[in-house]
Amino acid sequence: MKKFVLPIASILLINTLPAVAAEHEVGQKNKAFTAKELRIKVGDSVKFTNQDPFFHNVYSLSDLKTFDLGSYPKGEFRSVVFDKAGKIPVECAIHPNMYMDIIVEK
Ligand SMILES: [Cu+2]
Repeated sequence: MKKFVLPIASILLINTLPAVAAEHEVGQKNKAFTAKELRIKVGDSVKFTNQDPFFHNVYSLSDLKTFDLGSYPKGEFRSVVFDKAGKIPVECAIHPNMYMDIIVEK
């Protein structure tokens, strides 16, 4: 019995430490991002999940964070880490009306 005491204490200690980076989730549904604007902190990641029965793409031409996650079908996701503060427009190359802003705060 006694050997269980230490692992439980360790878990409690880890849970009291501040979060280093969070993972946020944005869906792609009905040819739109499920958030028009998302506020995150520097170092956080955003996971883009395709919920439509056709391909979507995710990219940004922002100087702060240029990326292209490619095109992927329903049920798949791609993640990207945002490491600089600022406003980053995110689009889908397949559907020109799909657009959102990621606001990265320090
Ligand atoms: Cu799309």
